[in-house]
Amino acid sequence: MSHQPIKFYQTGTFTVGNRLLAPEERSVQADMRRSNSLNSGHRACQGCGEALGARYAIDAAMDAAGGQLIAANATGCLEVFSTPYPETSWQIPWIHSLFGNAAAVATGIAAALKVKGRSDVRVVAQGGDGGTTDIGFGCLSGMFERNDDVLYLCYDNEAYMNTGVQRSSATPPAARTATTPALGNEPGNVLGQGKYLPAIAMAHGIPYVATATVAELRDLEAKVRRAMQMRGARYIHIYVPCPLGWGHASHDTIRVARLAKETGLFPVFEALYGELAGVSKIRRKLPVEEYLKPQRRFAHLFSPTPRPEMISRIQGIADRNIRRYGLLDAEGAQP
Ligand SMILES: Cc1ncc(C[n+]2csc(CCOP(=O)(O)OP(=O)(O)O)c2C)c(N)n1
Ligand code: SF4
Repeated sequence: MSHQPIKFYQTGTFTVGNRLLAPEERSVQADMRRSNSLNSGHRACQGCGEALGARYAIDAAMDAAGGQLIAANATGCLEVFSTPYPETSWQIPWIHSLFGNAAAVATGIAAALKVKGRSDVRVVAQGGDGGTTDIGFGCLSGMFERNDDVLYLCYDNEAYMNTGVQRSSATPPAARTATTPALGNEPGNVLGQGKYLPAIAMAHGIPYVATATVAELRDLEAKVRRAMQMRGARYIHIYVPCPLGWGHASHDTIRVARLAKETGLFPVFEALYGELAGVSKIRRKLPVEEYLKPQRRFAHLFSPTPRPEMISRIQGIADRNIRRYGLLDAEGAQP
């Protein structure tokens, strides 16, 4: 496939304001020389947060690597919508791994490059939350503890979307999925702790761990850039709403992502060698209902029987995140 350079209309709305910024602050997306790693023509749903997050993350990584980047990609929506063989929207060296071994494949690529003395070529691995927190967790933990020179990008849409919206260990409490129906006294996903991979990654003491969201795309680019300046195992957990699986309007992807952050349900931070190093503060704290209401996966919390007790337990999770990560300023922006 021949490489298609970026077209002006693909630089998006950042382009104009971008010119007013210092060169080092400009968005990679608004640059006519960006690599256009995930080109148009793929089959993601309208408003897909994963497609958006991946385009920003991989273009930023490509930019930071001077165009010398190889990606290993787990099975999942990102692979299926981008690469219906024999076609592909990727314009980078891109390897489809199995569902559960993207981290191991990336480790192998990094090892081979080391043997060949090619320190100029960088490696990323990427996958959905199912491929990362569930089936690929063992490979990923191994990659962390060996401190392999790979940046792992997890696109968290909080379920197995590619195969029809089944629960993963990143699915939030009370969410309805194909395997957690809205039935019984506590409808939807079990109200437990779930598996919060950013904290588990931090516990490995690796050089860099960050969370990011498509609601703050400049922050996502900056974090990818920072991660690419480092060597060893690095992990970025990116929050990517899925209109199909979450049941929100496709034009609400960014709004839902912003509400996740502003309620405290998705803390945005970075950590160096296992220590918290920076937090993106909540600008105006909002109650969790504001986040839950636009999504049909939580509709059973409001009707036909309102479930205030379940909502207040979800509020408790948000409040714990706010305390744990210091998401409010001392003056505490109030709801
Ligand atoms: C060993 C194995 N089990 C199951 C599957 C089927 N499968 C492919 S993708 C997928 C779910 C992917 O979910 P996730 O990683 O969260 O990515 P998303 O599609 O949500 O982006 C499943 C179950 C598979 N390919 N291999
Ligand atoms: S199902 Fe969700 S993650 Fe998959 S392409 Fe559609 S919006 Fe994106």
